[in-house]
Amino acid sequence: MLPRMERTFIAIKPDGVQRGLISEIVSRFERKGYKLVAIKLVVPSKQFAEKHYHDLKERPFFNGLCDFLSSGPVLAMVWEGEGVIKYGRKLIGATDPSKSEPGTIRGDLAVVVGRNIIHGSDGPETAKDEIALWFQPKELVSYTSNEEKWIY
Ligand code: FUP
Repeated sequence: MLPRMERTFIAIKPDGVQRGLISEIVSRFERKGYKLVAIKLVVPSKQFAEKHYHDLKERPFFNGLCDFLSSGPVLAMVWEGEGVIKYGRKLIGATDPSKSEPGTIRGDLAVVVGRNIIHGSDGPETAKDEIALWFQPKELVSYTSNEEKWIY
């Protein structure tokens, strides 16, 4: 991994998986030029969902949010690239899809905040913690893609 590269945790939530949006969402990250370094489909337990969203445990929607995340398959991924944490959030759009810009994933593909189809780490510390929560180190694949020399 080049020194300037960073990694972020991205998850397609149960609504995005059920709606058949996996390829649409993966292709947006892929076409941008980011590199997929880990991917798996999992049904998280409620307890696991509570760990993932621990920062939000005082919020009124916490319980419903954790029920929802653990209600079905989630596509967990790690994406790598220069600036991927911040720009990944830009690709995703604002938390509430009714306020996300058109052209963003939530802006184009979702309607309400409780079903906003995708999660992305909000900073370097969170990215590190979330990658460690969802993946074992051996599940992260380091490789050189042939396209890289045309992107950087
Ligand atoms: P984001 O980082 O954009 O996913 O936003 P937050 O971490 O603030 O919120 C995490 C999830 O909580 C959102 F994806 C959806 C849910 N949420 C609600 O259901 N209601 C709210 O008012 C805010 C967030």
